[in-house]
Amino acid sequence: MSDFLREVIEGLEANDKYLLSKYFYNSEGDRLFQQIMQLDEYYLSRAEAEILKEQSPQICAHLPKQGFRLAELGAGDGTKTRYLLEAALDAKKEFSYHPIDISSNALEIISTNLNHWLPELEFEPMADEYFSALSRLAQMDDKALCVLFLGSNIGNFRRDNVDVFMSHLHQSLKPRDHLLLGIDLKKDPNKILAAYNDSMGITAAFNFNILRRINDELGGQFDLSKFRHYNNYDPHSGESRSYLLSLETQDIYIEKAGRSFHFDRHEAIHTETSRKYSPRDLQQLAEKHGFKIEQRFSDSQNFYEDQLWIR
Ligand code: AVI
Repeated sequence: MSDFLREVIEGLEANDKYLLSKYFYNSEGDRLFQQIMQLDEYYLSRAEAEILKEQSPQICAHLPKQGFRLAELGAGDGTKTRYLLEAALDAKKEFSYHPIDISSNALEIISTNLNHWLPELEFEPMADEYFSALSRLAQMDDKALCVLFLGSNIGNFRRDNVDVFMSHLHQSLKPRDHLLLGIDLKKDPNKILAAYNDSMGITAAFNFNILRRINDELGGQFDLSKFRHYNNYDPHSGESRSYLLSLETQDIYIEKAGRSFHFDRHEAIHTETSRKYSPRDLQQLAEKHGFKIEQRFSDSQNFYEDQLWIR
């Protein structure tokens, strides 16, 4: 049984139904996410691009002059990281860049871009799990490491997984190594609600993509018109949550599961959490996991921060 099938069955059998947001991302999901990043309502990407575009020289000033490695977890296409890499090259830093991603397809895209944009950059893509790649880097030599984890990706982790991730990261780094963490901040709830329910319906389409995948890959019989996208935001926990709501009572057959799943009218499938943090939440998270916040970099509207942490 594939992981996808097993996790879909587990999620749809649960009392509070859920599907894991990692399954949004096939080629259609990637395409929709690219569109989301261009939306007026989705301020996150613009805010982080502004920080990196305008403050990369200041970020780089905190990094060693020579002999360090910049390792990026889940690198994307490199558009935003490019600013940081350019600033490091301009500052004549001696470093190598290691985009890490499980998808070699993603790494091919970033490699093509980097060869084109920054032919002088020394880089080595690593098609691997994050922590396995970091431990390979640590075994190579004792060069200082700066890990980039941008895009507010940490917001999509389940709460317990944040702690597991942070303690793994702490173990993977040496004293004085850095982490540059991109995080969306708690803010006016209406701003957040709009970011996850845009007027063009792209976020809704992105959410529905998970049902489309179940239909295409697992022989599911979801009729998408019998569900609707719903999102909410809890300003205390900072959790923006997306759901698919069943518009009627229905039983849906999934061929590869060999069975049907029952949905009551208004029953919800939780599909994604995008957690927002306050500066105090981040201070507590850093302390809990043995990091110190060296510097905070925010955009002009204070929507978003890239925080430089030191181990
Ligand atoms: C990838 N991740 C940080 C996005 C977010 O904001 O949680 C995914 C996303 N979901 C809906 N819109 C964007």
